[in-house]
Parts: sequence; C-alpha cells; structure tokens
Amino acid sequence: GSVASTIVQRNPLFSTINHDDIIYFEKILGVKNVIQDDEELQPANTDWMHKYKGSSKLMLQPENTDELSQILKYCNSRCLAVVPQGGNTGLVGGSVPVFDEVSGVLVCDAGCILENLISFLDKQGFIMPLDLGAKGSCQIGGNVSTNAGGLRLVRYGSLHGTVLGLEVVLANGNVIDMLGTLRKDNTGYDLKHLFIGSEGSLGIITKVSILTPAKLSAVNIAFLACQDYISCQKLLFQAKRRLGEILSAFEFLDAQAMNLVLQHLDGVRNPLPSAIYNFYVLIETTGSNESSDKEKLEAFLLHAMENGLVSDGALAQDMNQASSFWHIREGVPEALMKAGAVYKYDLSLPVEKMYDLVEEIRIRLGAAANVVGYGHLGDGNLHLNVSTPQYDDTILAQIEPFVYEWTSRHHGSISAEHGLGLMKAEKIYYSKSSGTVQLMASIKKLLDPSGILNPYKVIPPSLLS
Ligand code: FAD
Ligand code: 2HG
Ligand code: ZN
Repeated sequence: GSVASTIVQRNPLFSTINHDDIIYFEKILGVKNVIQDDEELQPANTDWMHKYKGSSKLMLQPENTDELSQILKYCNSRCLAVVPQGGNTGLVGGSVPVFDEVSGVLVCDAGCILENLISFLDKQGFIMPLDLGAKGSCQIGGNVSTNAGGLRLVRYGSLHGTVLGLEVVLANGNVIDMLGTLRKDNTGYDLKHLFIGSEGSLGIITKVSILTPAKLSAVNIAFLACQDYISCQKLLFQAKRRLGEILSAFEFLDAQAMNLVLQHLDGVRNPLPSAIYNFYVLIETTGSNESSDKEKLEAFLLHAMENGLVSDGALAQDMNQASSFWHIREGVPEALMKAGAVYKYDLSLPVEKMYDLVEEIRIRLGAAANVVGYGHLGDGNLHLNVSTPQYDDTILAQIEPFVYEWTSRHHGSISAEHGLGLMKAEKIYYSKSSGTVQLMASIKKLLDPSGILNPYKVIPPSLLS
C-alpha cells in the first residue's frame, strides 16, 4: 500500500543533533549502540503498518538502566526529543528474567520479547497473563507502555491488575524504583499506574514485575459459526454463565475478516468449509481438569446448537489444530496489511451496539471499501478496519469524524487497547472530559517539563506549549 503521511510541524524548541552529541552518546553506549546509518534507521522510522514515517537521525540502544538514565539526562539538558521504542509493533502511529515459583511473580527487563517470556515461563509451569498476535516481536516494556489488552484479558484482566511493579527512567534521567513484587501495597499513591498505558510520554520503562498465572493442563478451543450478530451476543452471555471460571478467550471475526485471512495468508484452511457464515467465534477454555472441562464445553456447545445460536463448529483435536484456529484470528491484521491500505479503529463499545457501527460504515462507504469487524468480543472491544486499495482522503472524510462521534455518542472509547499515539492525540476529547485532559497535561508537564518524551503524541500538543 501507499504511505499516508501525517505531517507534524517540528517544535522549534527542540535542538538538532550535532557532532558533540554523537561523541557523548558513543562514550556512554559504545560505538555499536549509536546508530546513524540510514538503512539501519529506516525500519525504526517506519511503523508496522507503513503508515507513519519518522525522521529520527539517530537510534540509541542502551543496554541497562544506568546507560538509559545518563542519555536521557543529557537529552533533557540539550532539549533533544526522544521516542522510546520497543518491538515497533504499535498500531497508532536483552534481558534476564527472574522468577519466584511460589508467588508466580516474574521480574524482567523491559526489552524482553513477549514470546521469549512465554517460553521462559512455560518451562516453569506458568503463563504470561497477556498474549497477542505480535508476541514474536513486541517487548514487555512496549506492552506495559501501551497497556496492551490482547487475547486473554477476558480471563486475567488488564495490565493495571497484573503489573505489580516498574522501574522507570524519567526525562531528567532520574531512576524511579517502583519495582515492587507485592500483590498488596497501599502505601500512598500507586504511581506505576501512570506509566502503564502512557505510551512513553511520561518516562521510559526499564524493568517490569508481573504476576503470572499457573499453566493449567486442560486447554480446549472451539471454532464456531453464527449466522447473525445477536447469536454472537447470546453465545457470549451463555459462555460467561456456563463456562464461567474456565473461559479464557472469546473472540470474533466477521465473514469479511475470514475471507481476507483465507485469501491472503498462506496455508490457512477454513475449519468450517461446508457453508459461508456471517460470523465466526473462537472460544478457549483453560482449566485444571481435562475431563470435566471437556464435559462443560460440550454441554455448552450442545445447548448453543439446540438453541440455534451456533450453526456449525469444530473442536480442536490437537495442538496443531488449536494453533491453526488461533492463527485465523491472530492473522487478521496481517491479512489486512497484505490487502492494501487500512484505516484502523480500536473501539470499546457496548456489546449490543458494537456491530451496528460496522454496518453503518459499510452503508456509508458502499463498494468503495471492504469494511471488516472483529476483535475481543468478550471485552467489548471492536477492531473496525476499513480496507481500500490505496489511501484516499475522500474515504477518510467519510469515516472520520463519523466513527469517533458515533463512539462518543454511545459512551465508548476511541482507543480500547492500542493507545492514542500520533493518530489520535487530537481525538482524546471524544473519550475524556476537558478537565481530565487538562490534568493529564499537568502531569506531563510535571514529569517532562521540556516535553522531550514522545512529542506530539497522546496529549494534544497545543496544551503543552
Ligand atoms: P512499540 O511499538 O515499540 O511502542 C509502542 C508505544 O510504547 C510507543 O508509544 C513507544 O514510544 C512506547 N514504548 C515502547 N517501549 C517503551 C518503554 N520501554 N518505555 C516507555 N515507552 C515505551 N495490542 C493490543 O493491545 N492487543 C492486541 O491483541 C494486539 N495485537 C497486535 C497484533 C499485531 C499483529 C500487531 C502488529 C500489533 C498488535 N497490538 C495489539 C498493538 C500493540 O500495541 C503492540 O503489539 C505492543 O503492545 C507494542 O509493543 P512494542 O514493544 O512493539 O512497542
Ligand atoms: C488484534 O486484536 C490486534 O488482532 C490488532 O489488536 C487489531 O489491527 C487491528 O485492528
Ligand atoms: Zn486487539
């Protein structure tokens, strides 16, 4: 697809990098971790969607907190802007883990790749409380900074619940040790929460302590088809009651999303090929007793079929099949990327209203676009994606501000889990009151008075000048 450029006027208060800066950074980090080569910078200056382009001339790769602290202190004194970056899988514009087996608390560096943490814990009989399609490249520091939701939130809750502590470096280089490992600690303000989901705008996370659930032996996955959206809703209602404590994921995709995956991803097979259905639902259960869990799931499915909620379905018979079901759901963003240009919206909405928006946008855009709805139905989180051959401002004008106004009218959130980034910094008022945004700006000014951390993002820049 082509690139949609978002032009940001550079803040003239920021300095530009000079030769002395490079010498200083090389002294602290060593030559190999100070990168100026255009070819090496290019991937870091381009987001996962190839939609936003940066123009940073320098990438620094600190290897520990102390190095990061020294370079931030220097950048702050020189008024050099800094963009924190983890795995660069964000969708809005090395490492030694330590583990306590009894409490299940993992303490690790922010640069740990999520999938490596998952494998590390697997050997100890634990799992990460979050899982997402980008696990192979995203880093736990990036996950915490975006407060990533993902596929298991319905069971284990958000990172505001599972992150027990953080080490953070502030813009002035001060290292703040909040790396507690306690479940309960009501001594004063719980400041780590400010950094969870603040998208690198208040400080850089260097260490994370996180509560990890035990790995349970019985995991079952069903891939189901529903003919209409009301059946998906009823199925969710039933799943919460009949599967209760073993429900670990409830995801959905519509026929348009399914078609994209089948068309664009190699080796994907439709588990329910006998007919075309309007919706597909993936349900996962995780529990400790194989036979009783299976019995529960089968009784739930039988009831759903008898009541006409489910038109067809398949239960994974082995690990390969289970991962092939997950691959379909997790593959939607990649399939969309391959299909061309994408307008992405990540919305929290009341479940009963959620799909009305997809249908309304479909009517607005007609044949000009492929409108796709999928996401974390169990959490009330819709991923509305509009796919077109190229970026086109007339299409954008038909989607925005309509989609934001619609969401605001239904008391939803314009960013359920991806954050605001550059894309939505100016849209924050659709979901937050002006008093709340003012308070956010005051906190930003307190922690980062020169505004060097992730400029132009999260908070409308006009509030910070
Ligand atoms: P980056 O993209 O590098 O950075 C993201 C933001 O965090 C930036 O603002 C950056 O400045 C900041 N940041 C990064 N590291 C730090 C740090 N150490 N300290 C301070 N700030 C930092 N998100 C979900 O919520 N749920 C999903 O299910 C989900 N699935 C995805 C699937 C795919 C295929 C892709 C590409 C993305 C998906 N995402 C999902 C988006 C999600 O935000 C990221 O995947 C992930 O959380 C970002 O981690 P990262 O290390 O790549 O961060
Ligand atoms: C997912 O749930 C991610 O697959 C990405 O959050 C959603 O690309 C999207 O719209
Ligand atoms: Zn998601």
